[in-house]
Amino acid sequence: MPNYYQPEIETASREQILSWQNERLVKQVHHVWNNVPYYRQKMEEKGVTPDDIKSVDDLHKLPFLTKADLRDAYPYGLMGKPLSECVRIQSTSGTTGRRVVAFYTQHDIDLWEDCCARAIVAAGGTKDDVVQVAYGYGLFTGGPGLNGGSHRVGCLTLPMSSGNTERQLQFMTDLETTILCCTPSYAAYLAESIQEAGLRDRIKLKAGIFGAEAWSEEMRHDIEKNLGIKAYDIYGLTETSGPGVSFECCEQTGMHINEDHFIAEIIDPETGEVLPEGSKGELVFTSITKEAFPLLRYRTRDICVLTRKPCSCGRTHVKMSKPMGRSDDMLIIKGVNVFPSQIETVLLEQGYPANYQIIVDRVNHSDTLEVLVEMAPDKFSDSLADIHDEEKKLVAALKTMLGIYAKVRIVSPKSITRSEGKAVRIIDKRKI
Ligand code: DLL
Repeated sequence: MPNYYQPEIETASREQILSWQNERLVKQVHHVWNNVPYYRQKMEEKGVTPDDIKSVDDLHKLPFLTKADLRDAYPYGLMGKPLSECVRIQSTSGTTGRRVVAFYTQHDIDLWEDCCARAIVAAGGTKDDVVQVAYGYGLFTGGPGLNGGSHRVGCLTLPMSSGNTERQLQFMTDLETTILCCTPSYAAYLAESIQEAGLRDRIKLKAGIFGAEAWSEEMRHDIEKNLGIKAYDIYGLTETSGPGVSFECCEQTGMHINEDHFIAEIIDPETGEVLPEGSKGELVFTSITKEAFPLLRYRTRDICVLTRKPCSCGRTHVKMSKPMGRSDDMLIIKGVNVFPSQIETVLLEQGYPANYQIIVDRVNHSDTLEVLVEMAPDKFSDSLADIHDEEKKLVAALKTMLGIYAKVRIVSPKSITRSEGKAVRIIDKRKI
């Protein structure tokens, strides 16, 4: 039987959801027009006023917001409430430019924690569970978001933060953790460490809630097998509060978007045109309940597909596919679009672990692609000829997937640095 945290919302009819969205969108557009001069100016430039927005059908009339707008308006330019009413900020790591700083009123935090609680309950969580939160705490939204959600469900919450793997395993075994929350790459690392420490029989995990970075179905299967759990995906971004914008249910075929708080659209990333359901394109979110940082039509750069096919869990909210990569993560190599997730899929399908690195360079005016992957323990061989054969197989499989040649180097186990947060897998030397 599926569990729900807020059944009357999570299984509401399409008509009911649309009626909430229409009412909240109209209210939100007025709120932004009256309180966010930066966005009001964008609306004026497009010749739109709040009177033009009467329902979700009018959403397309509103201008987009992009990461560039967030940088322009940094730090206070997109706030919808005075500082005196805000109680928290969270922020991105800022590795690709200026930091994004998001603001929250207490009301915003309450709704965000509800979204994370829905994700925990959908993964089977109840107040009898012990939830180990091994996402980073602090400015990153992963730790605080899942921590708040876990409290709401009434679980015993272990605010571990990421890293200190030995201590993670000690608490996991001593306190009999049942639900683990962290990035999928850290989950894979923890699984490896559990195996090495011979603790597999002492862990009581039943589920994991993993997100914040792209991970393939193959990686899910590996983590599920190695930890003996069900691994659920969770999605979100700092700009929309953090994790919990969407989450997987027992069906594990996409993530339900919390449509009472966010309106999702898929657009063509080149033209900005709204695409019909089922099309692959860039995900755009409009927050309809956030007060302090009320972003309208925010372009996430994440590429995915939305579906309204009925779900066996009973939830009625639209589902998004796993992001197939970010439009700004996409590598263009020799003119060909390459998503790191395609490379990961090939490596795992061929029986290799998700410990890999992608190195892109430019030699004599031509792009080069090199993939480093760690030797899989069951393929271990001292014979160089065997290793070359394995590399050749990977080159052929990558060629079939990507359409271009990638040099492959199988390296020794443990030689690629493990990640405790979001993994850094791409080294694009063309940008250095
Ligand atoms: O990563 C929030 C989060 C924390 C989500 C914990 C899930 C769990 P940011 O650091 O702002 O926020 O990064 C947001 O990460 O636009 C996606 O590109 C990527 N991302 C987040 N979740 C997933 C996921 C957090 N489940 C950016 N699958 C987003 C693939 C994801 N990519």
